Amino acid sequence: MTKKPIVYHIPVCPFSQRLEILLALRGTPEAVEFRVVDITRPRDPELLRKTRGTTALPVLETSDGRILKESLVILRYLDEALPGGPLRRVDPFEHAVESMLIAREGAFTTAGYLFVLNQDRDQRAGHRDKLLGLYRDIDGFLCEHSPEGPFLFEDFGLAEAVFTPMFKRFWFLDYYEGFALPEGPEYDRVRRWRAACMAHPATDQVSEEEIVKLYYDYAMGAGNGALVEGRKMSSFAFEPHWRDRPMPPRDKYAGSASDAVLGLV
Ligand SMILES: N[C@@H](CCC(=O)N[C@@H](CS)C(=O)NCC(=O)O)C(=O)O
Repeated sequence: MTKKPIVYHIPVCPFSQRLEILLALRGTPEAVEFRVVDITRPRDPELLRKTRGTTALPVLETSDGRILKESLVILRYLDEALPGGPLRRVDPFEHAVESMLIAREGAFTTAGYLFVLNQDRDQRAGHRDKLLGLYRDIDGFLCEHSPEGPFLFEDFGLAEAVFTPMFKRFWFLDYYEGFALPEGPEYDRVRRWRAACMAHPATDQVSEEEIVKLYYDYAMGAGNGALVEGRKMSSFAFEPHWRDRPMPPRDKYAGSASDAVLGLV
């Protein structure tokens, strides 16, 4: 048997969830070996050598030792390389349409992450407006290309695999920012798309409770496993398990909770 490709990843990372969703849809969760990297510890020098010093994950190592980076690149590669029908649209025009939607993911992801990381109350409205503008843009896109829906095409596809992990991460905005899509026709189509994406059984790798607990440090302005001032433990620590920790305080602007309050010690 040939060696499997290896994906180095950080558990709960939305970018690697894209790959997990693809494997779940294909019914081949074993086709790739996932190797967990602990974001709260210094990176293994051997892995750093393979990635030529970059630390962002996921990274895929092919069975013959070649390296691929960037979740969208890895997603498209696995979609073509693994046995079974592709997730991408086969028709060139339809594939172009899904690619136009996927091209919006970077701005969308950035807006949501900058919003949760923001520590200045006065900037909240600006972050909210920015994100809502992007939701309206996606709404318009879906109304043009798939007015009935709920998905862009008949089934959950490549664009859904790209966006769903972000919809689920943005639970941190609901919890720490009280964010909700406003009522109204400008958001109705994207609301239906988001709900259908999040309800799909191939996307249940993470839960709302898990996201809210693990991303507490992002709400305190510290991303990627960085330590919040005055704390000794990252909210991304593997131990104690997130299930054994209490829900963090919601008011992110009221100051940082201690390791003890977060159930980390
Ligand atoms: N554009 C990259 C982003 C990957 C990324 O930011 N991954 C985060 C984890 S969610 C990470 O590796 N952070 C640690 C680091 O950059 O050192 C992709 O799509 O793969």
